[in-house]
Amino acid sequence: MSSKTPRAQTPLTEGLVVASFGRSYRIKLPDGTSLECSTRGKRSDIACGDRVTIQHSGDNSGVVESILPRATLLYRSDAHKQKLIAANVTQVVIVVAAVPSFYDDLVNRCLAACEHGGIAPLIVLNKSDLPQSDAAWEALANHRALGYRVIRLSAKQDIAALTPLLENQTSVLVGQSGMGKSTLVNRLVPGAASRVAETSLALDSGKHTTTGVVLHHINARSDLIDSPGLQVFGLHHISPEDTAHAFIEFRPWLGRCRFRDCTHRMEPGCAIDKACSEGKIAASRLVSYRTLIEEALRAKARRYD
Ligand SMILES: Nc1nc2c(ncn2[C@@H]2O[C@H](COP(=O)(O)OP(=O)(O)OP(=O)(O)O)[C@@H](O)[C@H]2O)c(=O)[nH]1
Ligand SMILES: [Mg+2]
Ligand SMILES: [Zn+2]
Repeated sequence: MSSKTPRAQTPLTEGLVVASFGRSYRIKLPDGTSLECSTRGKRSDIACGDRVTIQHSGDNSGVVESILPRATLLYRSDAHKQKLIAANVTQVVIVVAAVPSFYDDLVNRCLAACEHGGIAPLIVLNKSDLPQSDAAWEALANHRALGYRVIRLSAKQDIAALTPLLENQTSVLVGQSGMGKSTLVNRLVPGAASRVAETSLALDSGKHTTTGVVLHHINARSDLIDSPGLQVFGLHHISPEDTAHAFIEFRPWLGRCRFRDCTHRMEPGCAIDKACSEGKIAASRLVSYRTLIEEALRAKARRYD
């Protein structure tokens, strides 16, 4: 940049957060250039995908002043704080693979976060070139039966099944470490150069390869956000009632339990429990739901200790 930044207050500029690493952000300006930005104080409520206003503070740097209203926000939370993943996404792509093996419970949590946040989920079983892939596909049978979109591909061989589903969307890739999110980004966005773990040693140690959240433009209409591998996905911010609603197959039975405030854990006359024992709700889904509720209630109890 050629012009010198004046010492007096410069006007606020609007920009798009295209990368977030801890509390530092890369923000793309309307003219296509980027600024490295920080926040005031300990503010950490800014997510990749946010539209923000910034104050220039010098060549190539600035400070985030405000966040423009969000259409959506994907985040997780534990007992202590919220962890933002991405803002303004229209689609969450949950990436799983046969190796390393994926946790069904984590998929259920991601789906619940999508339902609660009003964001469309898409499940991608990556590494279809591996022999263990058939069993992983079977493990996703219940998610298919629930009506969720599930596709199968190999980031290393053929991603044609995914390409049209990203068109006109802002998608965020989420999932455990080693599922191949960054490999997908590198295939879909030429020049993205997202770091990929190349040794199985790194995977077994559970080390995360991607450390920040980064937004890439696939084309003028479609963006793709890569995020670091998830080990946990707490949903402490969702009330027990809303959590039950976020498990879509529970909905026909909600309001039919003996007790109006039934939390569907162990209360007598629970319609959800009955539906599960009759095979209408998969036991694995009820277990995920109950684990979420227990976690949230335990955290709440600790807060009031
Ligand atoms: N066989 C096979 N391996 C793949 C495929 N896609 C990715 N991998 C490998 O899986 C490993 C992990 O890939 P990454 O793209 O780094 O995984 P990630 O999900 O981004 O991991 P984090 O950044 O840690 O969350 C690498 O060794 C890739 O080469 C695939 O389709 N088939
Ligand atoms: Mg990665
Ligand atoms: Zn109940």
